[in-house]
Amino acid sequence: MKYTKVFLGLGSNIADRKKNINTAVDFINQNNKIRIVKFSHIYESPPWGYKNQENFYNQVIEIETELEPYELLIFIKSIEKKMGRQTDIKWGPRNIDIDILIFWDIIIRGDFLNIPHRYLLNRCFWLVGLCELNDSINILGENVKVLLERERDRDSIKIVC
Ligand code: PH2
Ligand code: MG
Ligand code: MG
Repeated sequence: MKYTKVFLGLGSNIADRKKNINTAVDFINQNNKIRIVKFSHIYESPPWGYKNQENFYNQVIEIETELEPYELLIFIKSIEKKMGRQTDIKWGPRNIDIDILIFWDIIIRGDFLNIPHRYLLNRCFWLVGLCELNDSINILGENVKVLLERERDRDSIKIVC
């Protein structure tokens, strides 16, 4: 079976942010159609979008998977549900968020799934983690390192662990 390289973004800004991210990674690891290849550091950053909320912890992981994009989406949504994820406010607080950032060279623009992630180019907290894992990644033809160097708010992102 063919394995595809995928980058996932994990985020949390409610309760024990580090523990929430680690729990999600444990759930991902339990799927025998997914191999986790690499982890970025966990980074802390100010909230993007809706400002009146706690800082986020974010981590990017590189995986290889036999799952198709929509199968992977269903799987990560099931983890968010198991972890009691509530979504009230758009871009608002969440105990766990698992996003598909990049799925090899696939581009999907759909109602339920957008790959590369719709806001990836504007979200420095993902670019930092991606660049740490592989600074030659191209996102829609643009190099991740070049994109990151362009971002003014990259200095507000700190390594937690
Ligand atoms: N996720 C959001 C909204 N804003 N800000 C940061 N720093 N990190 C996130 O993961 C994040 C956010 C909604 O998905
Ligand atoms: Mg998100
Ligand atoms: Mg999400």
